[in-house]
Amino acid sequence: MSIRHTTDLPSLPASSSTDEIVSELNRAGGVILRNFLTAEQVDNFNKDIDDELERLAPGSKYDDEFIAAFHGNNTKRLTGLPMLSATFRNDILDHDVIHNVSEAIYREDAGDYWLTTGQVIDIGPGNPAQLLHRDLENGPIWVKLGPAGPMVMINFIIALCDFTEEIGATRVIPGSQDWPDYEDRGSDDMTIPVIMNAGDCFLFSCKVVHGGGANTTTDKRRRALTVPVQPAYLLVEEPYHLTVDLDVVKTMAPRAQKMLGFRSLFPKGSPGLMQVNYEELGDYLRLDA
Ligand SMILES: O=C(O)CCC(=O)C(=O)O
Ligand SMILES: [Fe+2]
Repeated sequence: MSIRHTTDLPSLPASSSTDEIVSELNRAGGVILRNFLTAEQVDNFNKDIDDELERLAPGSKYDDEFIAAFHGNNTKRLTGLPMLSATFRNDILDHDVIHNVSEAIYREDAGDYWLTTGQVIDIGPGNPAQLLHRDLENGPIWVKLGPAGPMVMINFIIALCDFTEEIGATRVIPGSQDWPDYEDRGSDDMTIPVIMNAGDCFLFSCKVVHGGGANTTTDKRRRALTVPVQPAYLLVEEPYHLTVDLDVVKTMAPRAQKMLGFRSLFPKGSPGLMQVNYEELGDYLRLDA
């Protein structure tokens, strides 16, 4: 029998110190960061992706029942964002809070980190709540290890519209990162909605139970941008090397280039990944030329 969530969801200004943010993340499993993006950044990003999102059909491209339900029958998931959005490339992939928190979480245990995927999740009217899960379920071993396992992902879900319960705000069970058995995913009645204004961000651990909420409106879509970050020693979801043009990469900040795997990565204890003839990938690619 699961315990109910033991804490409310903390909320801090995004300008809070990294220590404060990480301490709330660890305590509750997730924390709202208010004013993570400015209204102008939200507006710019939305404009960057509006047309492509409009063209994208809702629903999963897979027949597998579990995968299709996870993706959502009236949900659009737009990726390939580095080629679509200068706001994503420059403002989000080089965001100080994303890097400061990732450094604090990963530097000591994992060394480097990179981007899992950058994904717009646009939940349409009538879409039911997503299956409750922990993001570490990308790897079955992490479920077995439970709370003692390493942090293998942190996720920044940025609200691109106001998040209300009705529109399908993300749902979470604060405290579930500490449950002893990760086969226990709780139940919908244990969750609370992550209510946010556009531009706020929900930062949460791969160990906390959560899922997209049901959109019970008849005419509104819930638009979010998810920016999960993971240790550099683990395979990512999106193959950016195949989809992002080098000319575009060259215009980006070094931290943003590394997020996409265009600079060498140095997991703790490793002499390096993503190299050519043991040359730093950024040098090989002449990113600074
Ligand atoms: O859309 C959301 O609010 C959450 C999505 C999510 O948890 C996921 O796709 O892993
Ligand atoms: Fe998730």
